[in-house]
Amino acid sequence: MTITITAFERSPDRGRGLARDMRVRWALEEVGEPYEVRLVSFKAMKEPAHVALQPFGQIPTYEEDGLVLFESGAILLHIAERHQGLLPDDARARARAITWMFAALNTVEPPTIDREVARYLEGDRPWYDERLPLIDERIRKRLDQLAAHLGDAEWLDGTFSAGDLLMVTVLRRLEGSGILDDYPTLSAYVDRGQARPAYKRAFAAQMAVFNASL
Ligand SMILES: N[C@@H](CCC(=O)N[C@@H](CS)C(=O)NCC(=O)O)C(=O)O
Repeated sequence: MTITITAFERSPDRGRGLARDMRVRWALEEVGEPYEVRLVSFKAMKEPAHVALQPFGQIPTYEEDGLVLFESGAILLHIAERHQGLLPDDARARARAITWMFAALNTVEPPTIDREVARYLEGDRPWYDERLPLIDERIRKRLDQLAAHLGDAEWLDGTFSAGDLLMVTVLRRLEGSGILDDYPTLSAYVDRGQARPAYKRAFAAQMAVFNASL
């Protein structure tokens, strides 16, 4: 079985591993599944060949024996359901881990993405200085709630799962904002994710792509 994913030919984050191919790479590393990467330029992402795989002209995509998937969350669920290591065996614990996958993508990720999008699309608009604190307030509310749930636990619900993998990648997008510094338990949680050997392999792989593009 050959797995092929797509990633930026030259990631705008300059190899910081914030693009969403990173979560797919990490998941594949966690389950020990080899994969190939097809790099796409911003131009190619909007052309018919790529849009046939990803209707919104984005990365990542996932191809496996004629199956084509897009949406990083759906790709992760596909990988996690077919391999050991990213979802617990117990049915209820599994359902809870999947719930955390959705929580990462539907509840925590949206305000963090709003912050980035506001900066690059509205950063020079007169309302931006007033808008940013409002977005940050929404982010902090979610982080307060997430930190309250996590407490001193290592992971969100028992053992490490795809829910943690997604949550760590989502929280990482706050790097540089200074917000995470106010949440030591969440910062430590992100550090634990980044300390995993599979994370390190995935990070190095995407960094190598960026370095090769220079
Ligand atoms: N919800 C999608 C979002 C995909 C997405 O936003 N991808 C970004 C890279 S992280 C992208 O391709 N941006 C370029 C663009 O939208 O033109 C997912 O989780 O896969």
